[in-house]
Amino acid sequence: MSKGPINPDQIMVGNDPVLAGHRDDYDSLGRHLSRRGISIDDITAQLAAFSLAIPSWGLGRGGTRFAKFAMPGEPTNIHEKLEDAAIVQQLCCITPRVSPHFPWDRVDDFVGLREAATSMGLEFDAVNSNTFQDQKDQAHSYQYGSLSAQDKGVRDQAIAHNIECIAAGTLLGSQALTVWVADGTNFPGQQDFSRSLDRYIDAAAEVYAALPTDWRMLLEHKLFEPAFYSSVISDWGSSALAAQELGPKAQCLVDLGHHAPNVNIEQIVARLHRLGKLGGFHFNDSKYGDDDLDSGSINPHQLFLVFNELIEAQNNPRTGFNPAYMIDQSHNVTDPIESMLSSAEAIAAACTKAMLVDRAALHEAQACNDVMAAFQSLRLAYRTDVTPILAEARYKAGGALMPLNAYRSIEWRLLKARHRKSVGLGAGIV
Ligand SMILES: [Mn+2]
Repeated sequence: MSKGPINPDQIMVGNDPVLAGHRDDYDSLGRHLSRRGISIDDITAQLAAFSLAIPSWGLGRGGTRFAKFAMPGEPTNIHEKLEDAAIVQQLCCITPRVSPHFPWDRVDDFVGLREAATSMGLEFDAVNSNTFQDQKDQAHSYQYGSLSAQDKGVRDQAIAHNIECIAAGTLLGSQALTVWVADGTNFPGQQDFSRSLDRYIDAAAEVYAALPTDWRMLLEHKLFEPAFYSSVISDWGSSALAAQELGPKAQCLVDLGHHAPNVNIEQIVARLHRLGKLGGFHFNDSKYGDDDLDSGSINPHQLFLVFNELIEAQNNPRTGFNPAYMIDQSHNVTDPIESMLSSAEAIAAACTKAMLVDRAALHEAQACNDVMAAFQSLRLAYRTDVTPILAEARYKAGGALMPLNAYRSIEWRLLKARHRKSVGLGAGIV
């Protein structure tokens, strides 16, 4: 039975009125899939093995850059964030891990924090360092970069911060450090492209050397922002090159929103897998140049195509296919718990649809250049409504058949607004 703030009986009581309808839908889809040679129960079981991490920063309303519009009952510290993450996990049963962000999630007692998470059915995923903005009492400024900065003092400070994140993560039970640097330029001529990459790789190598044996270092690329002329780790190519130079424990992390519009991200997935460098994902969506919209809200087909490549990769593992999946979004117009529930469902749907692709038919069509048959093998899977499979997987795990309705029925924010202090009007955290 699921642990967490909600009484599990309450979830079951909420499921009762819609259970008969769900059974009918699941059985109907089961008959349909059976005619396609697919066992619905096998797919449901496969989905049960899939899980995602939630970023601690995505539990607050800090997103979309320009302003923060706080809501009553919003979490104000990592303990309250864990409580909200536990709600998400209890209802959707697919997000059992939280990814902390330092320095914001720093506490005096990391062992106690881990115990608190465990008591709510949660674990910690990759730890995230932050060298994109200055903190109070910091000796050196990151204004002109961090791991790639010209000034050795700045680089050493960034290295030390990353190593401190590893130490915290070790106490939390994490096994990965995600490194995204805001380093880059706003003017042509501001920095030497090659030398700044050299400095980044040299500094990252010092962080790499501090990784425990069973850890990975996930390098996250981003095309632009906050640097608008060039970024040091701007794309998958730069990221793969850096990961190759650093060593086997360094892999690349693909954030869906960190590419130019219309870039073929599914091909990038296949390329990184080919290189043995596919380390993980940050799921979100993007319309123009943003990276914070809810997963699947703009381009669910792209999400499906990404998962199609991931299933191919899983079926043809080269070296250590073990991508870390995480939601990375942050909004300021929705309740973050509702956005997490909605995104978890969208990601699970894309994953499930990719499981439905008739791989034998696809490969056969590819082999004989039957382009339309190849395309249709993807199309057939994509247009299947997998909602009953997602609901069944949740139900079997003790979750809610209709997570959003269940969440609204407990009036969580109203309850929490009585105890949690109100959030200030700080700038949003990207
Ligand atoms: Mn990201």
